[in-house]
Amino acid sequence: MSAKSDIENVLQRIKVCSPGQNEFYQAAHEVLHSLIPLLEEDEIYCANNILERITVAERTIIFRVNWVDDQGKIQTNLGYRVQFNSAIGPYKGGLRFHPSVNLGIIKFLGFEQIFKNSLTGLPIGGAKGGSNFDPKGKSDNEIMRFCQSFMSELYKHIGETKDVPAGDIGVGAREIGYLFGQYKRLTGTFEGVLTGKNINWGGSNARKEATGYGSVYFADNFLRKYNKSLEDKVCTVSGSGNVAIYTIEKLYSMGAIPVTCSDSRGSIYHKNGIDLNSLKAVKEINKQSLEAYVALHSDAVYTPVSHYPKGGHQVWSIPCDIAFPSATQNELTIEDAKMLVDHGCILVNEGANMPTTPDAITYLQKHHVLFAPGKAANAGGVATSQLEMSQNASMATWTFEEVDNKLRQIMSNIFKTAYETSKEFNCEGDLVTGANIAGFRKVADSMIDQGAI
Ligand code: NDP
Ligand code: 2IT
Repeated sequence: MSAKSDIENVLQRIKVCSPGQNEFYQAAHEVLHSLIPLLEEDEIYCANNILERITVAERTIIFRVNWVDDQGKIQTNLGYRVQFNSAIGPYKGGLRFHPSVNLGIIKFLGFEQIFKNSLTGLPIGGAKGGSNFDPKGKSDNEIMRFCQSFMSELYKHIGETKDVPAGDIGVGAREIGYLFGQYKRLTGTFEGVLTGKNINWGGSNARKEATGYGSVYFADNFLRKYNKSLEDKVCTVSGSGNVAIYTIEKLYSMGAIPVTCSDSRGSIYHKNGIDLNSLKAVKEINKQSLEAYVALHSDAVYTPVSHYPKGGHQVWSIPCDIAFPSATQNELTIEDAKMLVDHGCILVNEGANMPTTPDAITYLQKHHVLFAPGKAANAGGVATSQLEMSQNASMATWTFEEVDNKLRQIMSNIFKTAYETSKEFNCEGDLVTGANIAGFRKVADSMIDQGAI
Protein backbone atom coordinates (compact mmCIF):
# COMPACT_ATOMS: atom_id res chain seq x y z
CA MET A 1 0.00 0.00 0.00
CA SER A 2 1.34 3.48 -0.84
CA ALA A 3 2.09 6.12 1.81
CA LYS A 4 -0.66 8.34 0.40
CA SER A 5 -3.35 5.71 0.69
CA ASP A 6 -2.12 4.85 4.20
CA ILE A 7 -2.54 8.51 5.15
CA GLU A 8 -6.05 8.67 3.67
CA ASN A 9 -7.05 5.52 5.57
CA VAL A 10 -5.80 6.93 8.86
CA LEU A 11 -7.54 10.28 8.28
CA GLN A 12 -10.74 8.44 7.40
CA ARG A 13 -10.51 6.46 10.64
CA ILE A 14 -10.08 9.69 12.59
CA LYS A 15 -13.25 11.05 10.95
CA VAL A 16 -15.18 7.94 11.93
CA CYS A 17 -13.74 7.37 15.41
CA SER A 18 -13.42 11.02 16.46
CA PRO A 19 -16.42 12.73 14.86
CA GLY A 20 -16.66 16.50 15.21
CA GLN A 21 -13.06 16.86 16.47
CA ASN A 22 -12.24 19.40 13.76
CA GLU A 23 -9.08 20.86 15.29
CA PHE A 24 -7.64 17.39 15.91
CA TYR A 25 -8.42 16.39 12.33
CA GLN A 26 -6.82 19.63 11.08
CA ALA A 27 -3.60 18.98 13.02
CA ALA A 28 -3.43 15.32 11.96
CA HIS A 29 -4.11 16.23 8.32
CA GLU A 30 -1.26 18.73 8.27
CA VAL A 31 1.28 16.49 9.98
CA LEU A 32 0.50 13.32 8.03
CA HIS A 33 0.52 15.02 4.62
CA SER A 34 3.85 16.70 5.31
CA LEU A 35 5.39 13.28 6.08
CA ILE A 36 4.90 11.96 2.52
CA PRO A 37 8.53 12.47 1.39
CA LEU A 38 9.82 10.57 4.46
CA LEU A 39 7.25 7.78 4.17
CA GLU A 40 8.01 7.32 0.48
CA GLU A 41 11.74 7.23 1.11
CA ASP A 42 11.55 4.66 3.93
CA GLU A 43 8.71 2.20 4.14
CA ILE A 44 9.59 1.12 7.68
CA TYR A 45 7.09 3.62 9.13
CA CYS A 46 4.07 2.37 7.20
CA ALA A 47 5.24 -1.23 7.65
CA ASN A 48 5.11 -0.70 11.42
CA ASN A 49 1.67 0.97 11.22
CA ILE A 50 3.14 4.08 12.85
CA LEU A 51 0.64 6.52 11.34
CA GLU A 52 -2.33 4.82 12.91
CA ARG A 53 -0.52 4.19 16.20
CA ILE A 54 0.74 7.74 16.58
CA THR A 55 -2.68 9.32 15.93
CA VAL A 56 -4.34 7.35 18.74
CA ALA A 57 -3.59 8.59 22.25
CA GLU A 58 -2.07 6.04 24.61
CA ARG A 59 -4.58 7.09 27.28
CA THR A 60 -7.48 9.55 27.49
CA ILE A 61 -8.82 10.53 30.88
CA ILE A 62 -12.10 12.48 31.14
CA PHE A 63 -13.52 13.32 34.54
CA ARG A 64 -16.14 15.36 36.30
CA VAL A 65 -15.00 18.34 38.36
CA ASN A 66 -17.48 19.54 40.97
CA TRP A 67 -16.63 22.68 42.92
CA VAL A 68 -18.46 25.12 45.18
CA ASP A 69 -18.79 28.74 44.03
CA ASP A 70 -18.85 31.78 46.32
CA GLN A 71 -22.64 31.60 46.55
CA GLY A 72 -22.42 28.04 47.89
CA LYS A 73 -23.75 26.55 44.66
CA ILE A 74 -22.17 23.36 43.30
CA GLN A 75 -20.80 23.88 39.78
CA THR A 76 -19.81 21.10 37.37
CA ASN A 77 -17.11 21.15 34.70
CA LEU A 78 -15.30 18.55 32.62
CA GLY A 79 -11.62 17.75 33.16
CA TYR A 80 -9.33 16.15 30.56
CA ARG A 81 -5.84 14.69 30.33
CA VAL A 82 -4.80 13.12 27.05
CA GLN A 83 -1.55 11.17 27.43
CA PHE A 84 -0.72 10.96 23.78
CA ASN A 85 2.72 9.44 23.38
CA SER A 86 5.48 8.33 25.78
CA ALA A 87 7.97 6.90 23.28
CA ILE A 88 10.76 9.33 24.14
CA GLY A 89 9.98 10.33 27.73
CA PRO A 90 7.32 10.94 30.38
CA TYR A 91 4.17 12.70 29.19
CA LYS A 92 4.62 16.48 29.16
CA GLY A 93 2.30 19.31 28.17
CA GLY A 94 0.14 22.09 29.51
CA LEU A 95 -3.34 22.44 30.99
CA ARG A 96 -5.83 24.82 29.37
CA PHE A 97 -8.76 26.30 31.29
CA HIS A 98 -11.11 27.99 28.82
CA PRO A 99 -14.84 27.61 28.09
CA SER A 100 -14.04 26.47 24.51
CA VAL A 101 -12.14 23.39 25.73
CA ASN A 102 -13.45 20.03 24.53
CA LEU A 103 -11.88 16.67 23.71
CA GLY A 104 -11.02 17.67 20.12
CA ILE A 105 -9.14 20.77 21.28
CA ILE A 106 -7.16 18.84 23.89
CA LYS A 107 -6.37 16.11 21.36
CA PHE A 108 -5.08 18.58 18.77
CA LEU A 109 -2.88 20.20 21.39
CA GLY A 110 -1.64 16.83 22.71
CA PHE A 111 -0.90 15.57 19.20
CA GLU A 112 1.09 18.70 18.30
CA GLN A 113 2.93 18.42 21.61
CA ILE A 114 4.40 15.02 20.62
CA PHE A 115 6.36 16.54 17.73
CA LYS A 116 7.15 19.82 19.48
CA ASN A 117 8.64 18.02 22.46
CA SER A 118 10.62 15.73 20.18
CA LEU A 119 12.03 18.75 18.30
CA THR A 120 13.41 20.24 21.52
CA GLY A 121 15.89 17.35 21.59
CA LEU A 122 14.88 16.68 25.21
CA PRO A 123 13.42 13.42 26.60
CA ILE A 124 9.73 14.35 26.92
CA GLY A 125 6.60 12.66 25.58
CA GLY A 126 3.46 14.47 24.44
CA ALA A 127 0.30 15.24 26.45
CA LYS A 128 -2.27 17.97 27.09
CA GLY A 129 -5.12 18.53 29.49
CA GLY A 130 -7.52 21.09 30.77
CA SER A 131 -11.11 21.96 31.46
CA ASN A 132 -14.03 23.94 30.06
CA PHE A 133 -13.89 25.94 33.32
CA ASP A 134 -13.85 29.70 32.63
CA PRO A 135 -11.49 31.50 35.04
CA LYS A 136 -12.80 34.93 33.94
CA GLY A 137 -14.74 36.73 36.64
CA LYS A 138 -14.01 34.07 39.27
CA SER A 139 -12.67 35.00 42.70
CA ASP A 140 -9.31 33.68 43.92
CA ASN A 141 -11.16 31.32 46.26
CA GLU A 142 -13.27 29.95 43.42
CA ILE A 143 -10.14 29.37 41.31
CA MET A 144 -8.53 27.60 44.28
CA ARG A 145 -11.53 25.36 44.91
CA PHE A 146 -11.75 24.49 41.22
CA CYS A 147 -8.03 23.65 41.02
CA GLN A 148 -8.22 21.52 44.17
CA SER A 149 -11.16 19.60 42.82
CA PHE A 150 -9.51 19.16 39.40
CA MET A 151 -6.35 17.79 41.04
CA SER A 152 -8.36 15.46 43.30
CA GLU A 153 -8.85 13.29 40.21
CA LEU A 154 -5.77 14.19 38.13
CA TYR A 155 -3.25 13.25 40.86
CA LYS A 156 -3.96 9.54 40.26
CA HIS A 157 -2.58 9.77 36.75
CA ILE A 158 0.50 12.01 37.01
CA GLY A 159 3.94 11.97 38.65
CA GLU A 160 7.42 13.41 38.17
CA THR A 161 8.55 10.51 35.94
CA LYS A 162 5.09 9.70 34.57
CA ASP A 163 3.27 12.85 33.44
CA VAL A 164 4.19 16.45 34.24
CA PRO A 165 1.51 19.07 33.40
CA ALA A 166 2.14 22.83 33.14
CA GLY A 167 0.27 25.98 32.13
CA ASP A 168 -1.45 27.06 28.92
CA ILE A 169 -4.37 29.44 28.25
CA GLY A 170 -6.00 30.33 31.57
CA VAL A 171 -3.40 28.49 33.65
CA GLY A 172 -0.52 30.53 35.06
CA ALA A 173 1.53 30.61 38.26
CA ARG A 174 -1.54 31.10 40.49
CA GLU A 175 -3.33 28.01 39.16
CA ILE A 176 -0.13 25.92 39.17
CA GLY A 177 0.28 26.88 42.86
CA TYR A 178 -3.21 25.69 43.83
CA LEU A 179 -2.80 22.50 41.77
CA PHE A 180 0.61 21.77 43.33
CA GLY A 181 -0.69 22.39 46.87
CA GLN A 182 -3.50 19.89 46.37
CA TYR A 183 -1.16 17.29 44.81
CA LYS A 184 1.14 17.60 47.81
CA ARG A 185 -1.76 17.30 50.24
CA LEU A 186 -3.12 14.17 48.52
CA THR A 187 0.18 12.33 48.01
CA GLY A 188 2.33 13.62 50.85
CA THR A 189 5.18 14.19 48.42
CA PHE A 190 7.00 17.34 47.37
CA GLU A 191 8.06 16.52 43.83
CA GLY A 192 8.44 18.19 40.46
CA VAL A 193 5.05 17.00 39.23
CA LEU A 194 4.14 20.34 37.63
CA THR A 195 6.23 22.97 35.87
CA GLY A 196 5.69 26.71 35.84
CA LYS A 197 5.95 26.70 39.63
CA ASN A 198 6.80 29.81 41.61
CA ILE A 199 10.54 30.26 42.03
CA ASN A 200 10.28 29.99 45.86
CA TRP A 201 9.10 26.38 45.76
CA GLY A 202 10.80 24.63 42.85
CA GLY A 203 10.10 26.81 39.84
CA SER A 204 12.72 27.72 37.27
CA ASN A 205 14.05 31.15 36.51
CA ALA A 206 12.93 32.29 33.05
CA ARG A 207 10.08 29.74 32.69
CA LYS A 208 7.53 32.58 32.69
CA GLU A 209 9.43 34.40 29.94
CA ALA A 210 10.47 31.28 28.01
CA THR A 211 7.76 30.85 25.36
CA GLY A 212 7.76 34.50 24.30
CA TYR A 213 11.54 34.88 24.45
CA GLY A 214 12.00 31.56 22.64
CA SER A 215 9.58 32.63 19.90
CA VAL A 216 11.65 35.76 19.26
CA TYR A 217 14.93 33.79 19.35
CA PHE A 218 13.45 31.47 16.74
CA ALA A 219 12.41 34.40 14.53
CA ASP A 220 15.92 35.83 14.89
CA ASN A 221 17.51 32.55 13.72
CA PHE A 222 15.11 32.31 10.77
CA LEU A 223 15.68 35.91 9.66
CA ARG A 224 19.45 35.68 9.99
CA LYS A 225 19.45 32.65 7.68
CA TYR A 226 18.07 35.01 5.01
CA ASN A 227 20.43 37.88 5.90
CA LYS A 228 17.68 39.85 7.59
CA SER A 229 17.29 40.93 11.22
CA LEU A 230 14.73 42.05 13.79
CA GLU A 231 16.34 45.47 14.11
CA ASP A 232 13.78 48.27 13.49
CA LYS A 233 11.15 45.81 12.26
CA VAL A 234 7.52 46.74 12.91
CA CYS A 235 5.90 43.71 14.56
CA THR A 236 2.25 42.89 15.12
CA VAL A 237 1.52 40.60 18.06
CA SER A 238 -1.86 39.09 18.95
CA GLY A 239 -2.85 38.04 22.45
CA SER A 240 -1.88 39.76 25.66
CA GLY A 241 -1.22 36.76 27.89
CA ASN A 242 1.95 35.01 28.93
CA VAL A 243 3.27 34.35 25.42
CA ALA A 244 2.37 37.76 23.93
CA ILE A 245 3.75 39.83 26.83
CA TYR A 246 7.17 38.17 26.82
CA THR A 247 7.30 38.21 23.02
CA ILE A 248 6.84 41.98 23.19
CA GLU A 249 9.47 42.29 25.96
CA LYS A 250 12.08 40.37 23.95
CA LEU A 251 11.21 42.17 20.69
CA TYR A 252 12.17 45.46 22.34
CA SER A 253 15.48 44.06 23.52
CA MET A 254 16.23 42.89 19.96
CA GLY A 255 15.57 46.38 18.55
CA ALA A 256 12.14 45.66 17.01
CA ILE A 257 8.96 47.72 17.46
CA PRO A 258 5.89 45.75 18.62
CA VAL A 259 2.81 47.88 17.83
CA THR A 260 -0.21 45.69 18.64
CA CYS A 261 -1.68 43.26 21.15
CA SER A 262 -5.18 41.84 21.64
CA ASP A 263 -7.45 39.95 23.99
CA SER A 264 -10.77 38.19 23.55
CA ARG A 265 -12.63 41.51 23.62
CA GLY A 266 -10.54 43.76 21.39
CA SER A 267 -7.15 44.94 20.23
CA ILE A 268 -4.69 47.77 20.76
CA TYR A 269 -2.74 49.54 18.02
CA HIS A 270 -0.05 51.79 19.48
CA LYS A 271 1.93 53.19 16.58
CA ASN A 272 4.93 54.26 18.65
CA GLY A 273 5.17 50.87 20.29
CA ILE A 274 3.21 49.05 23.02
CA ASP A 275 4.13 50.31 26.49
CA LEU A 276 5.24 47.11 28.21
CA ASN A 277 4.77 48.31 31.79
CA SER A 278 1.22 49.44 31.08
CA LEU A 279 0.44 46.16 29.33
CA LYS A 280 1.77 44.13 32.28
CA ALA A 281 -0.18 46.31 34.73
CA VAL A 282 -3.46 45.90 32.82
CA LYS A 283 -3.27 42.19 31.93
CA GLU A 284 -0.77 40.48 34.26
CA ILE A 285 -1.35 42.35 37.52
CA ASN A 286 -4.89 43.73 37.37
CA LYS A 287 -6.32 41.12 34.95
CA GLN A 288 -8.41 43.80 33.21
CA SER A 289 -9.71 44.11 29.67
CA LEU A 290 -7.23 45.73 27.25
CA GLU A 291 -9.60 48.67 27.01
CA ALA A 292 -7.97 49.87 30.25
CA TYR A 293 -4.72 50.41 28.29
CA VAL A 294 -6.14 53.38 26.34
CA ALA A 295 -6.96 55.15 29.59
CA LEU A 296 -3.18 55.20 30.14
CA HIS A 297 -2.24 56.04 26.53
CA SER A 298 -4.58 58.37 24.67
CA ASP A 299 -2.56 57.96 21.44
CA ALA A 300 -3.30 54.22 21.33
CA VAL A 301 -6.30 52.94 19.36
CA TYR A 302 -8.61 50.34 20.90
CA THR A 303 -10.87 48.37 18.55
CA PRO A 304 -13.48 46.19 20.26
CA VAL A 305 -14.16 42.80 18.69
CA SER A 306 -17.76 43.78 17.84
CA HIS A 307 -16.45 46.54 15.54
CA TYR A 308 -14.72 44.06 13.31
CA PRO A 309 -16.23 41.14 11.40
CA LYS A 310 -13.44 38.66 12.15
CA GLY A 311 -13.45 38.77 15.93
CA GLY A 312 -10.27 39.82 17.72
CA HIS A 313 -8.05 39.30 14.68
CA GLN A 314 -7.97 42.92 13.52
CA VAL A 315 -4.29 43.14 14.40
CA TRP A 316 -3.50 41.50 11.05
CA SER A 317 -4.91 44.50 9.17
CA ILE A 318 -2.14 46.69 10.62
CA PRO A 319 0.86 46.95 8.25
CA CYS A 320 3.87 45.08 9.63
CA ASP A 321 7.18 43.47 8.76
CA ILE A 322 6.67 40.47 11.04
CA ALA A 323 3.52 38.93 12.57
CA PHE A 324 3.52 37.00 15.86
CA PRO A 325 0.12 35.28 16.32
CA SER A 326 0.25 34.50 20.05
CA ALA A 327 -3.36 34.11 21.25
CA THR A 328 -5.18 30.99 20.08
CA GLN A 329 -5.85 28.47 17.26
CA ASN A 330 -7.11 29.53 13.83
CA GLU A 331 -6.87 33.24 14.59
CA LEU A 332 -5.01 34.09 11.36
CA THR A 333 -7.20 33.31 8.35
CA ILE A 334 -6.77 33.48 4.58
CA GLU A 335 -8.16 37.05 4.55
CA ASP A 336 -5.56 38.01 7.15
CA ALA A 337 -2.81 36.29 5.15
CA LYS A 338 -3.78 38.33 2.07
CA MET A 339 -3.53 41.57 4.06
CA LEU A 340 -0.13 40.54 5.44
CA VAL A 341 1.18 39.79 1.94
CA ASP A 342 -0.24 43.07 0.56
CA HIS A 343 1.56 44.96 3.33
CA GLY A 344 4.92 43.30 2.59
CA CYS A 345 5.16 41.10 5.71
CA ILE A 346 8.33 38.96 5.58
CA LEU A 347 7.73 36.45 8.40
CA VAL A 348 4.81 34.91 10.29
CA ASN A 349 6.15 33.39 13.52
CA GLU A 350 3.61 31.29 15.46
CA GLY A 351 3.73 31.88 19.22
CA ALA A 352 0.36 30.19 19.74
CA ASN A 353 -0.50 26.58 18.86
CA MET A 354 -1.90 26.28 15.31
CA PRO A 355 -2.95 29.96 15.05
CA THR A 356 -2.75 29.99 11.23
CA THR A 357 -5.42 28.21 9.19
CA PRO A 358 -4.18 25.68 6.58
CA ASP A 359 -5.23 27.81 3.58
CA ALA A 360 -3.52 30.84 5.13
CA ILE A 361 -0.26 28.86 5.53
CA THR A 362 -0.42 27.76 1.90
CA TYR A 363 -1.07 31.33 0.77
CA LEU A 364 1.81 32.76 2.82
CA GLN A 365 4.27 30.15 1.60
CA LYS A 366 3.16 30.60 -2.00
CA HIS A 367 3.85 34.32 -1.67
CA HIS A 368 7.32 33.71 -0.21
CA VAL A 369 6.53 34.87 3.32
CA LEU A 370 8.76 32.98 5.76
CA PHE A 371 6.58 30.81 7.98
CA ALA A 372 7.64 29.51 11.41
CA PRO A 373 5.22 26.80 12.66
CA GLY A 374 4.24 26.86 16.33
CA LYS A 375 5.60 23.43 17.14
CA ALA A 376 9.07 24.82 16.40
CA ALA A 377 8.71 28.53 17.23
CA ASN A 378 6.88 28.20 20.56
CA ALA A 379 8.78 25.16 21.84
CA GLY A 380 10.84 27.32 24.21
CA GLY A 381 8.14 27.08 26.87
CA VAL A 382 8.08 23.33 27.12
CA ALA A 383 11.86 23.13 26.69
CA THR A 384 12.30 25.36 29.72
CA SER A 385 9.74 23.23 31.56
CA GLN A 386 12.09 20.33 30.97
CA LEU A 387 14.94 22.45 32.37
CA GLU A 388 12.72 22.97 35.44
CA MET A 389 12.29 19.17 35.70
CA SER A 390 16.07 18.73 35.49
CA GLN A 391 16.63 21.27 38.25
CA ASN A 392 13.99 19.61 40.45
CA ALA A 393 15.49 16.16 39.89
CA SER A 394 18.95 17.34 40.92
CA MET A 395 17.67 19.81 43.54
CA ALA A 396 19.56 22.59 41.75
CA THR A 397 18.63 26.20 40.97
CA TRP A 398 20.12 27.75 37.85
CA THR A 399 20.34 31.52 37.43
CA PHE A 400 18.16 33.44 34.99
CA GLU A 401 21.16 33.86 32.67
CA GLU A 402 21.99 30.14 32.76
CA VAL A 403 18.43 29.15 31.83
CA ASP A 404 18.12 31.90 29.22
CA ASN A 405 21.39 30.83 27.59
CA LYS A 406 20.23 27.22 27.43
CA LEU A 407 16.92 28.39 25.96
CA ARG A 408 18.72 30.41 23.28
CA GLN A 409 20.80 27.36 22.38
CA ILE A 410 17.78 25.07 22.28
CA MET A 411 15.88 27.47 19.97
CA SER A 412 18.89 27.70 17.69
CA ASN A 413 19.11 23.88 17.59
CA ILE A 414 15.39 23.55 16.85
CA PHE A 415 15.76 25.99 13.97
CA LYS A 416 18.78 24.11 12.62
CA THR A 417 17.02 20.75 12.89
CA ALA A 418 13.87 21.97 11.11
CA TYR A 419 15.86 23.84 8.47
CA GLU A 420 18.33 21.04 7.74
CA THR A 421 15.48 18.54 7.52
CA SER A 422 13.67 20.76 5.01
CA LYS A 423 16.87 20.76 2.93
CA GLU A 424 17.22 17.00 3.24
CA PHE A 425 13.76 16.61 1.70
CA ASN A 426 14.31 19.16 -1.09
CA CYS A 427 12.07 21.90 0.25
CA GLU A 428 14.64 24.24 1.78
CA GLY A 429 13.03 26.79 4.11
CA ASP A 430 9.68 24.97 4.33
CA LEU A 431 9.78 24.58 8.09
CA VAL A 432 6.31 23.03 8.27
CA THR A 433 7.70 19.98 6.48
CA GLY A 434 11.08 20.22 8.21
CA ALA A 435 9.66 20.43 11.74
CA ASN A 436 7.03 17.74 11.21
CA ILE A 437 9.45 15.23 9.69
CA ALA A 438 12.19 15.85 12.24
CA GLY A 439 9.77 15.67 15.19
CA PHE A 440 8.04 12.58 13.83
CA ARG A 441 11.17 10.63 12.86
CA LYS A 442 12.63 10.52 16.37
CA VAL A 443 9.35 9.46 17.98
CA ALA A 444 8.54 6.90 15.27
CA ASP A 445 12.03 5.35 15.43
CA SER A 446 11.67 5.10 19.22
CA MET A 447 8.27 3.41 18.87
CA ILE A 448 9.78 0.88 16.47
CA ASP A 449 12.68 0.22 18.90
CA GLN A 450 10.21 -0.45 21.71
CA GLY A 451 8.12 -2.95 19.78
CA ALA A 452 4.37 -3.42 19.45
CA ILE A 453 3.27 -1.92 22.76
P1 NDP B 1 -2.86 33.25 28.36
O1 NDP B 1 -4.07 32.70 29.00
O2 NDP B 1 -1.78 33.80 29.21
O3 NDP B 1 -3.23 34.34 27.28
C1 NDP B 1 -4.08 34.04 26.21
C2 NDP B 1 -4.34 35.31 25.44
O4 NDP B 1 -5.06 35.01 24.26
C3 NDP B 1 -5.20 36.29 26.21
O5 NDP B 1 -4.88 37.58 25.79
C4 NDP B 1 -6.61 35.91 25.78
O6 NDP B 1 -7.55 36.96 25.92
C5 NDP B 1 -6.38 35.57 24.33
N1 NDP B 1 -7.33 34.54 23.90
C6 NDP B 1 -7.45 33.29 24.39
N2 NDP B 1 -8.44 32.62 23.78
C7 NDP B 1 -8.94 33.48 22.89
C8 NDP B 1 -9.97 33.38 21.95
N3 NDP B 1 -10.69 32.24 21.81
N4 NDP B 1 -10.22 34.45 21.17
C9 NDP B 1 -9.49 35.59 21.29
N5 NDP B 1 -8.49 35.74 22.19
C10 NDP B 1 -8.21 34.71 22.96
O7 NDP B 1 -2.29 32.04 27.45
P2 NDP B 1 -0.83 31.90 26.83
O8 NDP B 1 -0.27 33.21 26.48
O9 NDP B 1 -0.07 30.97 27.71
O10 NDP B 1 -1.16 31.08 25.49
C11 NDP B 1 -1.34 31.70 24.22
C12 NDP B 1 -1.11 30.68 23.13
O11 NDP B 1 0.23 30.18 23.22
C13 NDP B 1 -2.00 29.44 23.17
O12 NDP B 1 -2.22 28.98 21.86
C14 NDP B 1 -1.12 28.41 23.90
O13 NDP B 1 -1.51 27.10 23.60
C15 NDP B 1 0.22 28.75 23.31
N6 NDP B 1 1.41 28.33 24.05
C16 NDP B 1 1.58 28.65 25.36
C17 NDP B 1 2.74 28.26 26.02
C18 NDP B 1 3.01 28.65 27.43
O14 NDP B 1 4.10 28.31 27.93
N7 NDP B 1 2.13 29.35 28.12
C19 NDP B 1 3.77 27.45 25.35
C20 NDP B 1 3.53 27.24 23.94
C21 NDP B 1 2.38 27.66 23.35
P3 NDP B 1 -8.24 37.28 27.35
O15 NDP B 1 -7.20 37.97 28.16
O16 NDP B 1 -9.42 38.11 27.02
O17 NDP B 1 -8.61 35.93 27.91
O1 2IT C 1 1.84 24.38 24.37
C1 2IT C 1 2.82 24.26 25.14
O2 2IT C 1 3.91 23.86 24.74
C2 2IT C 1 2.64 24.64 26.54
N1 2IT C 1 1.56 25.09 26.92
C3 2IT C 1 3.76 24.44 27.53
C4 2IT C 1 3.78 23.02 28.00
C5 2IT C 1 4.75 22.74 29.12
O3 2IT C 1 4.74 21.59 29.57
O4 2IT C 1 5.51 23.61 29.55
